[in-house]
Amino acid sequence: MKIYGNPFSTCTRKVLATFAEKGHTPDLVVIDLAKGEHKSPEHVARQPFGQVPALEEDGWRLYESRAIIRYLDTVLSGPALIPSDARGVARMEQWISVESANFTPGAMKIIYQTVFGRWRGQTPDMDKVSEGRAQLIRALDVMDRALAESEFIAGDQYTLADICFLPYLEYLEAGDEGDTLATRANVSRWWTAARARPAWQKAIGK
Ligand SMILES: N[C@@H](CCC(=O)N[C@@H](CS)C(=O)NCC(=O)O)C(=O)O
Repeated sequence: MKIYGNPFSTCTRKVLATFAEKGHTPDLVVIDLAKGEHKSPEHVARQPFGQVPALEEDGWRLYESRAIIRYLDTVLSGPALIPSDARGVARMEQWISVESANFTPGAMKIIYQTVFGRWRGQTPDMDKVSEGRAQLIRALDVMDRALAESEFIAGDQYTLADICFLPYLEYLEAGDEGDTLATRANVSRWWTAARARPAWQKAIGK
């Protein structure tokens, strides 16, 4: 099984963290986004939107990071990252949807300005940062209330839902948004524990 991705990409990091939690090392083929390798015909054949990550196994291809991590949890040995009961699965799916629909759009508005833009030597557009923060805070407040009731985002088990949030939290922290996280006590407790997990540290190359 090969993963075509980039170690700095948020969506690739979800996949790398899943491999690490399961105790496996991925066969990562690095796609250089700066060189536009993700738009090459070879890569577009794997991922028709010209994005990373993409999985290839015995000629079978799969794209979309959240679909890939569900597949990995099913086929790889190691600790289960999907609950075994119907309500647990539904709760995990609820939070993965919140991550993609409510949390990530605001988070990425901030990250594009304060992290990726800075890497390119650009000055952050603070209006866009404020717009992103307003969206992000709505999601974080909902998460904070849920995390007052449980250790992990979807309950008492560490699941794919937790993993889905981590790449964005990592870049928010790096992009000076640490206070937005730290002032939400339950989010802060959860994020502090999650980022210290050896699997996450491995996923980010530490
Ligand atoms: N929904 C896709 C999103 C993939 C995505 O946005 N990947 C980014 C890197 S994290 C990318 O390839 N960006 C380059 C581009 O869109 O041209 C997934 O979850 O896999």
